[in-house]
Amino acid sequence: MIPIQEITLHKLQMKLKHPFNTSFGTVQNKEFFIIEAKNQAGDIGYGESVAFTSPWYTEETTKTTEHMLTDFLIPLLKANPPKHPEDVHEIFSGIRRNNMAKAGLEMALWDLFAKERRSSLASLLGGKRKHIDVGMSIGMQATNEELIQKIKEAKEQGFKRIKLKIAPGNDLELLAKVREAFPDLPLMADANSAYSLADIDHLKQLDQFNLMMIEQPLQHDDVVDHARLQERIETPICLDESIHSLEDVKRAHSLGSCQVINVKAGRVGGLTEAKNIHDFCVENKLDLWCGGMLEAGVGRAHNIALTALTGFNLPGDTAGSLHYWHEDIIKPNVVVQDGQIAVTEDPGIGYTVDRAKLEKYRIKKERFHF
Ligand code: OSB
Ligand code: MG
Repeated sequence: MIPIQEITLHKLQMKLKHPFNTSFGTVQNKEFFIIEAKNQAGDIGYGESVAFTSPWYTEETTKTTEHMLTDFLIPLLKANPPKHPEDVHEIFSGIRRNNMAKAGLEMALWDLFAKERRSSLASLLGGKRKHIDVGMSIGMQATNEELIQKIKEAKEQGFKRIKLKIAPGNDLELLAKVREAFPDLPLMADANSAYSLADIDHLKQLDQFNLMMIEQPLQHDDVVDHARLQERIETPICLDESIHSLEDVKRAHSLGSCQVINVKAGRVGGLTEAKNIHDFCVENKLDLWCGGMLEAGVGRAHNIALTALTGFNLPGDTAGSLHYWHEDIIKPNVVVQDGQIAVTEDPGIGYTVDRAKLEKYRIKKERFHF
């Protein structure tokens, strides 16, 4: 790897077109970092941090991301220049968790390294797909009618599966209505940890809806109770919040806690660990797909590159740029056509950061010289 010259943190504030509602809260105003890594040859790589401003998805926030990057991760990188982006996971391993902060920086280095080699990030990671299948995640709506309308639109746009958000009191009746309207739709539900093991009999009733899976029904840090639940329900369990590392996947697999893994590079500390999890899932025949964190274009582009790996055998949550944003910070926009996104062969993430847009949404900039 060509030596790094400087790292720049661009703190951005962007407002989603519509609030996104889940069992744990609502996201509309996003504050996050675009992390820029420049080498001595002048190539630039970009990463995006995915923590929200409040810690209800995981413990990380935009502020903890900044603290970790400036006080620990950037100094560690300065002291330990990586030869390959795969080294970064190890360089950061002395710092507990804070995976989203680690991932934002690690992903900038993957993009940079791919650009140094004039290779697309997708092919550098070992991705072979030219197109990826995508589904849509629809947040909770005020009424069932609005939800059904949203599903109809997503279906018409060709999305390959629909994910709904559920919570106690907003689940069985809603799913019955949706199934009635769309009997054959590839459908799944995400609870974002809204239930407990005491709800087993209630959750058992999900089996009647022929769901592809139920995502993270129980505690955010649990793999034991999910195994108990999986013994009792037919619907495959998918783990999201519980998975922070390959070790977590191994434990979940050995306990029988799930049949499907949702990988988010941010949640597992970067692309290297995401790839390790991918390889394990292929070897052990676990279904796998790439989740989303309502990313702007840089994060979205990384998700596309990762999903080009063929072990991602189910449609992910990567929608097009303009689904969430009035305008994106990359050129061109991410576009979904017939439920697919084309994997670019251009160097690195294959999308250009629109510097004028970056500045328009930027509320803070910090530069670190190496
Ligand atoms: O649980 O996958 C989740 C959004 C924010 C936080 C957590 C989740 C989600 C989504 C939407 O479901 C994913 C996306 O479309 O980016
Ligand atoms: Mg989820």
